[in-house]
Amino acid sequence: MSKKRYLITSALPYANGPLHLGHLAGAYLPADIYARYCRLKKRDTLYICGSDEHGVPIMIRARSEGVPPQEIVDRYHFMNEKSFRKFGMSFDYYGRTSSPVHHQTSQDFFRTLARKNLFVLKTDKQLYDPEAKMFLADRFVRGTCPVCGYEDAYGDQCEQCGSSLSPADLINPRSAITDAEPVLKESTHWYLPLAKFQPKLEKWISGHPEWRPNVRGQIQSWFSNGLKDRAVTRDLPWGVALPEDVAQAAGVDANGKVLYVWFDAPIGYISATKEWAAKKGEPELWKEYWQNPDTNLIHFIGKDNIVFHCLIFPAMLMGHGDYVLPENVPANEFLNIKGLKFSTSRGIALWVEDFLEKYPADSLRYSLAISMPETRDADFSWEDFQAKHNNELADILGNFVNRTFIFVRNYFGGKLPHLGELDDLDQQLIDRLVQGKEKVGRAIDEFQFKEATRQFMDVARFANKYFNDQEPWSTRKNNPEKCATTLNLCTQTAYSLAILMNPILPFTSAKIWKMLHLPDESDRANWEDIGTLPLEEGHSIEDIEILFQKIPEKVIKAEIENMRKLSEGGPEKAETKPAFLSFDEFRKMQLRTARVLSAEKVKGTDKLMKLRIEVGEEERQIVAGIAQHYSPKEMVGKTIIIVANLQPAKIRGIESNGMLLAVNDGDTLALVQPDRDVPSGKPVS
Ligand code: B3M
Ligand code: ZN
Repeated sequence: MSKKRYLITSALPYANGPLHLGHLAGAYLPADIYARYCRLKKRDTLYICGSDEHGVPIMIRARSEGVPPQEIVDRYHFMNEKSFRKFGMSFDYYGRTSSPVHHQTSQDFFRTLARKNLFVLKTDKQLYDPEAKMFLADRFVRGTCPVCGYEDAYGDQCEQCGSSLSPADLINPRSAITDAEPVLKESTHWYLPLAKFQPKLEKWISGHPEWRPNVRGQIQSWFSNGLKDRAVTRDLPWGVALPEDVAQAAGVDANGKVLYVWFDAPIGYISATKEWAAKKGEPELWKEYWQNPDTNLIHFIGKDNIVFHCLIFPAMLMGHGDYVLPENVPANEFLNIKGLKFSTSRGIALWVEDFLEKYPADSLRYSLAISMPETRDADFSWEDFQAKHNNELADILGNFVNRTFIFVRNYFGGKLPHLGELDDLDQQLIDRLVQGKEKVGRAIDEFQFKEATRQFMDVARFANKYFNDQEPWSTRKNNPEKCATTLNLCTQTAYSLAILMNPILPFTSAKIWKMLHLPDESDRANWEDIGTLPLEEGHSIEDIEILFQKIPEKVIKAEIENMRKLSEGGPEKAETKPAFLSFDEFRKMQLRTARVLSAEKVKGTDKLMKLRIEVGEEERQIVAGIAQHYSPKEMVGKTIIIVANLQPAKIRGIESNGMLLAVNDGDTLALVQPDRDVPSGKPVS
């Protein structure tokens, strides 16, 4: 792609439930790898995502909980944004389609198409629920699929055979709200005449033979069936309102009509870009990305979104006329979880939030990337996750970096030793790094993330073998100069690997960067520096940290067992955490004020501090990870909040009887304290 700018998008997840592993493997991880890589290549890059907050599933959920839809989307918008952050997603902006800018942008878009006379109006009989007194769009109707006979198909799609349907196609339709038999009632809607766009779309797609075969295949089959006109308005109480003026001009009552969710959702990419630009203080900048033909617009999605991103949205963009078209739509297939009868509606899935509480994000990123469902569905299995983590991340990558740094610390005083003359093997290592830069880069540029991940690990494997073959533990005694050169190169290799891995393993990359004591962040490194030897003799290596701790067998066995229970009995039987805490559960946690009597650093650690505290009448000891942010002296006399009934634990052999509350965002840590004087031992609620 030779164009200048990169505008990268990931499908906007519906804000009606938490994220699961399937989401990540489909539209998010590959896009993040791509965006991070583009930034390291110093390309002008903008990565946009956000919540899709309209559509019938959100309304159904709101109804079943008896709350307004806004409450549902608020809940999941923030929850999902947080999960994404934990997973290391590097969005430049995470918007939401309930925002005023989005409503305005979608309505303007709709107006433009209406003004250009691109819509067709049709008055049809639509299914109407006489009990709920509302029209039943899409998912509000269920019934028997006319194609495969599946009895619980949705009004817009059959989950069994994948056919795209319209509510009137269903045999024996029922209302999903009241189960009543719907009646037919007249209603007028705006249709996007896709059939008219087909020749233009075909011509455009034929100019992209480089797209993934599975994506082109799906598009071809839509073409050969002939594109049908699609209604882009709905009779629903939740969504972007149909612009009054447009309705009036057509002599239709706008009341109760909204834009179809798949009309407004992709416009969400544009409105999020606008919001990003405004926040940056350059409100016109969004136009550079959306209207300047020198943009590569790349949509990352799952395969169920292909028709919308490759045909419907492009037809809208063509019709509008002011916008660029996607340069590529590298859609992924699905991720299945081995041994799990996956069903989000029954709460059966591997949730991102739970997963990342137990395992490092980079381990998940790696295992999803190396078996990404690029051209066919892939399986996630716990055994495989453990194997990737233990045998590749820990034994190869982690081992190489850690043994290098420890060797430098133990035998060279933590300072980069002298680089002497290079032998054949030394040269091979450098060549391998340069080669790795090219191979990994090319694979990412071609959206082959599996291949990129494999190539990266091959470089780490080569480096690890280099360490073995050079035997620094013997050359240290019989050829110290060679030993110095070996360790110099190994350290420089760790530097190169940190850049090479950054798109895939950003957290590990940052850790290596820190141990290498480099300024700035590894995210801002330059891809072209891979394979150069920029670290100077004497450069210091600090605070060595083990990169990957192995995951024990019994932990994985427990996960498999838990999943089995989940598949058999649903979430009630298994130990999954519900997204919400009941009040009773909350009350089980005893939060108390406490006063710090004395404090000292725990010897041999950087982070830990031992505190004697007074909790009312009682005195006790706790250990807290605050030593990098507070000195023992400034802690004395402070009133803090503790969880008083936490099970006592030994931390580094020291007894800890409680946990203090603090805000920790990675860079800063701040204690939670009452904002007035209060005695110790008081309950907090
Ligand atoms: N909200 C996502 C889905 O099918 C749908 C994507 C919108 S992208 C504009 O999960
Ligand atoms: Zn079907």
